[in-house]
Order: sequence, then C-alpha cells, then structure tokens
Amino acid sequence: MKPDLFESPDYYNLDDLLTEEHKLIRDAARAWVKRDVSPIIEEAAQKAEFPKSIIPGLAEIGAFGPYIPEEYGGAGLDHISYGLIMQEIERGDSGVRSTASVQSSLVMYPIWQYGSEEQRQKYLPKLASGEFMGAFGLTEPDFGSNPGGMVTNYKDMGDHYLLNGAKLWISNAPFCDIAVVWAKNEEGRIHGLIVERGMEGFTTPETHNKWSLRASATGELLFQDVKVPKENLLPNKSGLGAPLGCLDSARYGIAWGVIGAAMDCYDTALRYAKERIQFGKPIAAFQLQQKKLAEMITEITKAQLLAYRLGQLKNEGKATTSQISMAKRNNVDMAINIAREARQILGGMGITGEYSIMRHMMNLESVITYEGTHDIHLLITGLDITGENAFK
Ligand code: TGC
Ligand code: FAD
Repeated sequence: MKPDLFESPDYYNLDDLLTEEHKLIRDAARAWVKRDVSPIIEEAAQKAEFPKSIIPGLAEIGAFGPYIPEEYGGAGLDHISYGLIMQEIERGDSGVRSTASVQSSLVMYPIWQYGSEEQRQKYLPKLASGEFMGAFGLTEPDFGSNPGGMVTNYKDMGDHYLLNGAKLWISNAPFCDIAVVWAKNEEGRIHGLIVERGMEGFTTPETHNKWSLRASATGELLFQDVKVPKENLLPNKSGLGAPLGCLDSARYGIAWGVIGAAMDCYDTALRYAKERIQFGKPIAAFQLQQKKLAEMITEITKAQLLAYRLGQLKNEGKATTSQISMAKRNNVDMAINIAREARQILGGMGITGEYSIMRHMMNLESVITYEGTHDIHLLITGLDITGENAFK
C-alpha cells in the first residue's frame, strides 16, 4: 500500500469550532492511525484478519469508552471528542472503528447505563483498557431490522438463568471475552445479560467469506443451555428500548466515523488527480473530474456540519433518536457515494489495494446496513415527521 499522506479537508474552517482539547484528541488519534493502522490494514483486510495488535493503541487514544466517566476507566470526554475519535479511526478502516464502536457504545454503554454498581466496577475498567473485549448480541437469523421479534430466551432456574438461542452477524464475536446479549424472559420481556467466554454451552463461530469489513471479525453467538449467574442480568432497564438506546450512541459514532472514510477517499482522489497526466495535462484539469471533486468536498462539508451540530445536541442531552437516524443515514450515503466516485478518478488503480478507496467502498456496504439499514432510518424520519408508523 502507498504511504499514508493523508491531509484532512476543512473547507469551512470547522477547526475554529473545536476546543484545544478536541484538537489534541483528534490529532493524537490521527497520528496513531498513520503510525499503527495504515501500514498494516491493507494486509489485514486482504487476509480477512482482525489485527489484534492494535487493541492497546485503541485503548491509549481513548477509543474504548471515550465518554464513560474516568472513575470507571473511561476517558470522561464529551461527545464531540467521541465523534472525532471515531472519524479518525474510520479514516483508517471502518472495521477498526466497528471494534471501537461495539466496545464503547454497545458493551460499555449498557453496563454503565443499565448495570449495577458491581457490574460497572467489575467490567468497565477492563473494557476501557482493552484487557476485555466485548460483543453485542441483538440481531438473530430471523430478526434483523425487527429485533423486537427475537426468540433468544432465558428461564429462571432459581439460582441461575438458563439461556438458549442464537445471534448472527456479531462484530467482535470470535474473540470477545464477554457479550451483552438481549433475550426474552418467560413473560416475553427483553433484558440484557452479560455472558462470559468459558460459560458452558456458549460458542462464537466466525462468519467467513465476507467481501466487506474484512479487517473486523464477525461471528455468531450460540447459547445452548448456558447457565448465566443471576448477578449478570443488567438490572436497570428492560424492553426493546434498552438495546435501542445503545444503538443511538453507536449510530451517532457512525455519523462521525464515515466522514473519516469519505475524507480519505477524497484526499486520495484529489492527490491522484493532480498527479495523473492524461492528454498532456493532470486529470484534475478536466471539468468532469473537477465536478466529482467539488461535489465531494461539498458533501463532506455538509456532513461535518451535521455531525458537529448533532454533537452539540448530544452534549446538551437533547439529541433525539430521529436526529441521530438522519445523520447516520445521510453521512453513510454521502461516504459510500464519495468512495464510488473517488474510485473512478483513480481509473484502474482504484481497484487495487495500493490505495484505500476500494476497501473503504466495500466496508461502507456493511456500514449502510448495520445499526439500522438505510431504509429503516428513512422510515424513522418518516414516522417522526408524519406521525404515521410504517413499521406496524
Ligand atoms: P418501537 O415500538 O418503535 O419501540 C419499542 C420500544 O423502544 C422505544 N424506543 C427507543 N428507546 C430508546 N432509544 C431508541 N432509539 C428507541 N427507539 C424506540 C420505544 O419508545 C418503545 O418503548 P416502549 O416503552 O413503548 O416499549 O419498536 P419497533 O419494534 O416498531 O421497531 C422500531 C425500529 C424498526 C425502528 C427498530 O427496531 C430498529 O431500529 N431496527 C433496526 C435494528 C438495528 O438497528 N439493529 C442493529 C443491531 S446492532 C448492530 O448492527 C451493530 S453493528 C456495530 C458495528 O460493528 O459497528
Ligand atoms: P433484514 O432486516 O432482513 O432486511 C433486508 C432488507 O429489507 C433491507 O434492505 C431492509 O432495509 C429491508 N426492510 C426490512 N424491514 C423493512 C421495512 N419495514 N420496510 C422497508 N424495508 C424493510 N448486529 C448485532 O446485533 N450486533 C453486531 O455487532 C452486528 N454487527 C454486524 C456486522 C456486520 C458486518 C453486519 C453486516 C451486520 C451486523 N449486525 C450486527 C447486524 C445488522 O444490524 C443487521 O444486518 C441489520 O440490522 C439488518 O438486518 P438483516 O441483515 O437481517 O436484514
């Protein structure tokens, strides 16, 4: 792969809106990605391996629980810092950002928000340091967009719960130490349970042959009469709203993260267009290529503004689920379109692993599907503005 020459576009001087702390955090994450992710990520993706060697680095830049309070090992940062960290990581690779999103928003967040004090003390510091890696089990083979229909269930056996069922498409599953698993009790009410590797009847087979997110490990969570200690139930929230609350946080991170992937594609295409000579001049001099590049920077700038404003709302505790859906949907769509256009600017070189664009493009096919598909987020906005529920 070519050396990482990334220069971040900032067409509307958005840096002026950031605090010194934001910039320090962002720059540290950017430097780490250049040093420790860019040199290895293409090979990891080609081999379809999650590069476990980067886990300590992710912890060091604060990517595991950026907004979790310091007393639990988190970085105690605001939501704009969280977004900036996700942006920089996804600039490197969406699969690496996935690992951080799951750990922070889908494992640490529910333990912090819905867990007991004992659970917080037991798990959060180890998750923040990367000593423990987590997975989040919501999706099932027959229930993806409609998680409320899940059939994974547990029974109260007096001194423990007995868990049965299967979760599919689970990021980090093959190597996770713990999983936050959503299952129905005998009354059909959804609760979260912390399942630990080593519990009898709990297995995590890997899903192979993915053409997308190849540097992220995806798998199943299978439960066959797993005895889960009663103290592993998350006591403070139940119902579908509990996992959906975690998704709000992860979708917010994605709205920022994909800006990173888009910036990397734009920056690569711009540099290539200035250097590549055809018909005696740089292809950047042709109007058709300028149109592509000008539209890219326009869309990136709009997405940056959307994410920044959403970050302000999140910091004030005012961001709604539908505002988050709009940003996730818009920004992923923006990034995938930029990846496709940028790849064309590189001509044949665009399909090789010499450049990051094709990898970003394939990764974004997962990002536009997970955490709520493009269609589902449109229907969330539709419901919000019309009051009519298209899901029922
Ligand atoms: P609905 O009847 O609308 O809601 C059920 C209950 O939940 C409440 N609620 C929320 N609460 C908190 N936060 C939210 N965002 C909430 N949205 C809804 C709601 O008020 C209600 O509460 P109550 O008290 O009345 O019961 O539910 P529905 O069954 O109609 O479904 C709505 C729908 C389709 C929007 C929802 O299920 C959905 O978002 N589906 C998409 C599924 C999804 O996003 N799955 C993601 C799996 S995890 C993943 O992909 C990780 S990838 C990570 C990575 O690698 O980066
Ligand atoms: P379906 O729900 O079967 O959807 C198929 C198509 O139907 C989609 O186009 C969808 O938009 C459309 N559709 C569905 N319902 C409607 C409707 N009401 N109206 C209009 N169109 C509709 N899940 C986890 O729990 N944890 C994870 O860590 C995790 N990681 C993932 C990692 C990867 C790489 C991938 C690909 C997925 C991951 N997922 C995870 C699962 C992901 O959240 C689901 O794939 C996603 O929610 C969609 O579910 P589905 O694949 O079953 O598609």
